[in-house]
Amino acid sequence: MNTPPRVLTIAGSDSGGGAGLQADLRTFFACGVHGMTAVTAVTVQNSLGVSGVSVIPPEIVAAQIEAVADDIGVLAAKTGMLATAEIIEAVAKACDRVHIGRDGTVPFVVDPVAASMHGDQLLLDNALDALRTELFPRATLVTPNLDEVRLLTGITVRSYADSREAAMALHALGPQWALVKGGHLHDAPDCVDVLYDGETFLELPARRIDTKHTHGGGDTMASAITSALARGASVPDAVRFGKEFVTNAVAHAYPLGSGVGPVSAFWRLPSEETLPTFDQKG
Ligand code: PXL
Repeated sequence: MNTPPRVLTIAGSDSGGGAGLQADLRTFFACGVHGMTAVTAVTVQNSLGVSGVSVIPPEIVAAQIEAVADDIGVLAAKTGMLATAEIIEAVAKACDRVHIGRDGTVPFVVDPVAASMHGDQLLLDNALDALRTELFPRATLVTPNLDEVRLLTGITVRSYADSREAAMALHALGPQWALVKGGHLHDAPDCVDVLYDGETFLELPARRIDTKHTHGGGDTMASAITSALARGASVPDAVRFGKEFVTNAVAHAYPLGSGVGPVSAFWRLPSEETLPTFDQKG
């Protein structure tokens, strides 16, 4: 068998398996790419929220990036939970060394994860600045949700006109492309994302799906986009693919535990009826 495209996620672990690097790996698999991980933090988490975090030393995060890039090679990379300013600085330096990011040859998707959907903080306050100054200028694409847009730019998006203004403010921080996701505009009848490259606005509409189980949705979309970039897609085509992927994943979201369940990459796999069943023995 041929080696599939290889992609890297720089992200935190969700013990509940819904979001974080677990969602990334599941999406990579469903998109036909080989997923690799540089783990930044281990969260103690279930469907009710995060109850503990252990942060990985920055030099170990950097070493994971360099180890896989030097040997296996990386065709596209993404970030998720980065936890601290020190990790962000180490990631920026490691990415420069292995040519991940804007001036290198490897597309780099920066998903500026700041908090979980339960409001649990996944990035220290002083790390927002590091995200803006260290990672945004290196990014091929940034993919904030509206809460992250507010934290990063101070703009509260209430309409699609605001989304365009936010996309311009994000683009001014240095990424090649900025995607402002509309999913958190809960009163809107549909989910329109706005993609901007400094010249042209692209509006990407999708249907809004009525479910509370949206854990890991942002991670899943950024991972699907990263997979498409690794396969050679342009940024607009990769974002269209990611949007279609996450819309289906939300449509197939499932309950888990007593809280919020995850979006599901299973929709891309053969249906359950085609899986083997086993008789119980003993
Ligand atoms: O969905 C954002 C996210 C990313 N990474 C980790 C998370 C979450 C949300 O809970 O736990 C580890």
